[in-house]
Amino acid sequence: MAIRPIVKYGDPVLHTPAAPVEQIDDSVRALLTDMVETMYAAPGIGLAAPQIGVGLRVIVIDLSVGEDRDQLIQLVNPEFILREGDQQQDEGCLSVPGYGGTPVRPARVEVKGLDPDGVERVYSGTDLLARAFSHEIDHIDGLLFVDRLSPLKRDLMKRRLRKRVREGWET
Ligand code: GNR
Ligand code: NI
Repeated sequence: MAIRPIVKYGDPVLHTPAAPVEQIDDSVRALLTDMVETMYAAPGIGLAAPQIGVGLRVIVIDLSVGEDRDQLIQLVNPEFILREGDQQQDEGCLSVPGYGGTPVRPARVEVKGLDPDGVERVYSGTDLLARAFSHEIDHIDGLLFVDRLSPLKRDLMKRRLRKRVREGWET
């Protein structure tokens, strides 16, 4: 169990599609455990493996941030089976600290994937849960909320972020 450092915008691992997990073994379960711990410590409502520098298709979500263990979702190789409608709400990302935006997200999603025992699970979500699934699955596809903004806002934010990367994220 370890809290791992969160990788920031500009690191190639965040901008590259992650690889599927071939087999769910103890190393994948250890990765999930570290991701949950890192998400709670941040604190955040979701985390994807590339955010701790691991290029694998693994996500965790907990809208209660550890208050209610029943809300913890841990998924390996998650895939949308449904995306319906649109919503636009304020959103941030632990890998883009200090910035926010209102990306277009699906209003309702159904997602399937494998749980830590390798058993297939299906989740459906609306509102914040739909946004969280969409945000985390974007991470494993190498995309950030910035990529879902209107072209004008996206280009402005990317210019600011490139400058931030040049100067270094350290405060
Ligand atoms: O903590 C987080 N909050 C959040 C709010 C709205 C939509 C998505 C998110 S995910 C974010 C944590 C994070 O960066 N996960 O990748
Ligand atoms: Ni994020």
